[in-house]
Amino acid sequence: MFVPALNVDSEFNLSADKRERVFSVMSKFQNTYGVDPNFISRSPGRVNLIGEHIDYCDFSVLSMAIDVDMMCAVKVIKDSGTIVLSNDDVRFGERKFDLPTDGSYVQIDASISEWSNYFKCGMHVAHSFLKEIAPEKFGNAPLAGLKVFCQGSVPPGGGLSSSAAFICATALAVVRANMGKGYQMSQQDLTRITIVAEHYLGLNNGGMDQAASVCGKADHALYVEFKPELKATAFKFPQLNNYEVTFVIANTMVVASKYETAPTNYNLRVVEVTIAASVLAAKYGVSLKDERTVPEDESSFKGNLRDFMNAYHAKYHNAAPWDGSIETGVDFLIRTLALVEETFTCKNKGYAVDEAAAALNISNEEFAREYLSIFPVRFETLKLYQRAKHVYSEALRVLKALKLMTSPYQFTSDEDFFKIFGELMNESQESCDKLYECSCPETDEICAIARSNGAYGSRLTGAGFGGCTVSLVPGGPGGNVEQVKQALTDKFYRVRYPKITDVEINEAIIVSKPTAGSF
Ligand code: NG1
Ligand code: MG
Repeated sequence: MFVPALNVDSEFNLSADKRERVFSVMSKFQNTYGVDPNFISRSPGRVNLIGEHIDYCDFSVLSMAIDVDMMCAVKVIKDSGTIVLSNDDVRFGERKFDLPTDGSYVQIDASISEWSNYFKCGMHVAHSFLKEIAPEKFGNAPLAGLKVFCQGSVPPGGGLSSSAAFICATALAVVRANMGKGYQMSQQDLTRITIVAEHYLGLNNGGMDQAASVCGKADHALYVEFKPELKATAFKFPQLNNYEVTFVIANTMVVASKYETAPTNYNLRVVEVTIAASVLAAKYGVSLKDERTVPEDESSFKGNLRDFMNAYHAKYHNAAPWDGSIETGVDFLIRTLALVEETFTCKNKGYAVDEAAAALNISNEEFAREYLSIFPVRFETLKLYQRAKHVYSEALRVLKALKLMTSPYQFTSDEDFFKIFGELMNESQESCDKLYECSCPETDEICAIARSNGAYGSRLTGAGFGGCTVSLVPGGPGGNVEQVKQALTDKFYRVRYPKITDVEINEAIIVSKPTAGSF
């Protein structure tokens, strides 16, 4: 009998193909290990509709969980002290490792690219959660041994968060295996613990992927907020007169190797926006530390662009921190964007280390120690103006999109809706490309083809530098979905990758409805 690992609410329903997949994973487990699994945990991939590279600045995003996922079938072998992992994908061979007998955390070697590392990350955060909720039991006793069979349908490195899907499924499985089925883990806890999991692999990511994967809801998009507290609000797309709101996801097939490129790409962007926040704070004489309760041991606390926005408004407008409302957010963001224009005088050429240090009134050595040493980064100049402008303008676009999605009186016809939302997505792509420099030629090409063949908006989704694109397309009878797919097939896939098969094209273009999150 199939038993889900997370408390499943009444709205949850296994579709026929999901049920089939669950049974196929269970029987593959049996073939591999010769026994039945105790349970299955699962977590989906996600597509981010708008709000790119702003989650780590604590700005909200519009995302949805999609119908590709990672499933783990699990058998608990209580006192074995060993974890055995198998994967349905032959590229990921069997792995076996022993658990520390004294209850300490599993070792993770982040210097190698290794699929079991994701399992270990999920296991690490689950372990620390277990120590938190049941210290007497997990203080210095080892975790239960496990046999695990994994099967994923999220393309790896494709910007649909295969890593978050795997880590969330793993963390859930480890908690369930050690607490027993009577224990129901909350979505809030699962999101909170998994957000920091990839930090063990050297990636300084935000929390959007995990929130979307854990909290997904069938037929709903998610508005994910990170402050004042982590919250995912599900809402339905507006009911249009003639069309359905449909998102077509197309993979560039350029695999973004996030870890290898982190020092020049992902982590560097995180560092640049952190420095930008400090430069703004120095210029306007505000302290970012006042913006939140900083844990005493966090000497490295820096504050981010949202903290600056609040600190500035507190000092100059006597305003309370942004409460999350659309009106206040729009107001604050427009005002802060003007400050970005005033502050970053080395606009286009970027900041060399000494220029950035001077803007902060600190020495080059202090600057390097404070900003460049936590995660290693490599750069010629720091593009502080461009990155800050992207973040604030993207946060503003998210609010405009949310308003459109949730207040039907914002548009007068189907066409009007598609145009306004599509334009926001196109502006987001332009900003990701020109200001954040995280697009790539293949992404630009897919966006152009989609837009000239029936999509109203098209942009990269996820970290970028390759990976997937998402396009807004009128769906349903008489809609443009088939036309967009055909154009991408003929003008992108067959031209760029002449050897590509029909099956591969079919897998590269995903039209997915929003689905339920982890269970
Ligand atoms: P992807 O592309 O799914 O790995 C990454 C980050 C997100 C977010 C986006 C950009 C991880 C695990 N996730 O997503 O937190 O910052 O990039 O919006 O690195
Ligand atoms: Mg990822």
